[in-house]
Amino acid sequence: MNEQPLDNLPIDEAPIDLFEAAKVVLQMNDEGMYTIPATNLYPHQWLWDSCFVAIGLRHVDVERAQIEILSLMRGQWANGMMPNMIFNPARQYRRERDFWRSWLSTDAPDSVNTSGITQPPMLAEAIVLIGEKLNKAERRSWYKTVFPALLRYHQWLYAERDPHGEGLVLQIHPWETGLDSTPPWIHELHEHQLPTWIQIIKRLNADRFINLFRRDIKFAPASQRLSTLDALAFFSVQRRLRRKNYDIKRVLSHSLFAIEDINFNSIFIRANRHLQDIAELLKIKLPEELLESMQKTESAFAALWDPYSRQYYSREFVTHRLLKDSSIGTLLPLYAGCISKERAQELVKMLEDEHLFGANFPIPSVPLNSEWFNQHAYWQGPTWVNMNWLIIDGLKRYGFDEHATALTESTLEMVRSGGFAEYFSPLDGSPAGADNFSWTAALVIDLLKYPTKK
Ligand code: 2M8
Repeated sequence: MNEQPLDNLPIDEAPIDLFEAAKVVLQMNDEGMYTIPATNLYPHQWLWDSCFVAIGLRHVDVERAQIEILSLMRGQWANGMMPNMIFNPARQYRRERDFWRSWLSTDAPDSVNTSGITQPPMLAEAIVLIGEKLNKAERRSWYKTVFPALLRYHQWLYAERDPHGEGLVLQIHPWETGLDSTPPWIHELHEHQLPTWIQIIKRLNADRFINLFRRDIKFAPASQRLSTLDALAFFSVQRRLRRKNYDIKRVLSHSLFAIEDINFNSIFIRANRHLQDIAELLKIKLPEELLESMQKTESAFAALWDPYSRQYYSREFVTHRLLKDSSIGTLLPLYAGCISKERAQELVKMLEDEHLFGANFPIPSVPLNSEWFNQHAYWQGPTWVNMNWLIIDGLKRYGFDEHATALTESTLEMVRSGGFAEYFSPLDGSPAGADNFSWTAALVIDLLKYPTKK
């Protein structure tokens, strides 16, 4: 990978300012050992946020980037699970810690309180990209430090989330996908998972009388976030997991809400490949069983393709029914890297299509012609910089350099005019959600540093 000097960038004038401004955002959100996603709205440490942050931070301060990853490992459970949240210990956040009660599981760490679910496994990518900023000896020692935790995490994903040994891993809460309100999950929740008490509230239109003490709608317009009914449904799924002390066997034997998410599995495939590279560099032989599972994941992935609509979808775990609400997930196999060049070309066509993902400020999180599309509604329309980063990375590896460059430039342009927002309207680029959002800043740094990566 060639590091390009900043003054060689195709985008002139402003990049250095953008770079410096992004650094300031990361400093603002720096809690010392980890970075919060944004003040007020997100006061804890999140799993994939910290991975994205580390990917940007490595260009500024590689040691601090390493600390960001190591601090995530404080949260790892004894069974290998990496939680999506490690809670801020301040008194004012007691209610959130109590809500999850991670201490109910004997696997949870004693030193920190965490959630009981995970998030897309971006860890291996962050570890490898940090490694690229180190010399050979440092890289070896970095990999050696983090390898055991990374290996345990991937083994946990297979042991607990692929109970039938079929290859794809399942998720049990929409938060595990990272794309909270993404249409296929919300559709599934409403169709099959609303407990009677929520159905009654829905029928009576009584949701407007319910105050959930939500932080998100205190700091962002309610119209952009989950509806009260969706929030109740999320709460009810979470409560079911808590009642089973986050024991996956008990969870799966009592609830059929389990989805093999396309975003999660795409990231997992890339992460498995990184894990293999790390092991190779360390001259460690990965367990045969794990290697077989990894193989199986790549072959099983083909079943997420729907030949009728020519798209990739998430799949319901038990019945293998494809969840055909189109979302940005359909493009994520570009990042996974396990599909043929021809199939990748088909996805690129969707990316170009002005009725689908070819917006003025791409990439919308659902296609523009979807009945779900709403330009400012969280994961149901807006453009997110982390999704763009993942797809840019995939486009480069498939050799779609012009598309990657165009998407890099439109992403930087959007941030340059709208600021480091959490998400943006794909129609006019207007910023929405939290201001000064960490992964937007960190990934802008990375895009500025590696405009022609790979
Ligand atoms: C959002 O998710 C959290 C729960 O994990 C939330 O809604 O409070 C998502 O955008 C997720 O992808 C992200 O990691 C998190 C923090 O930025 O916020």
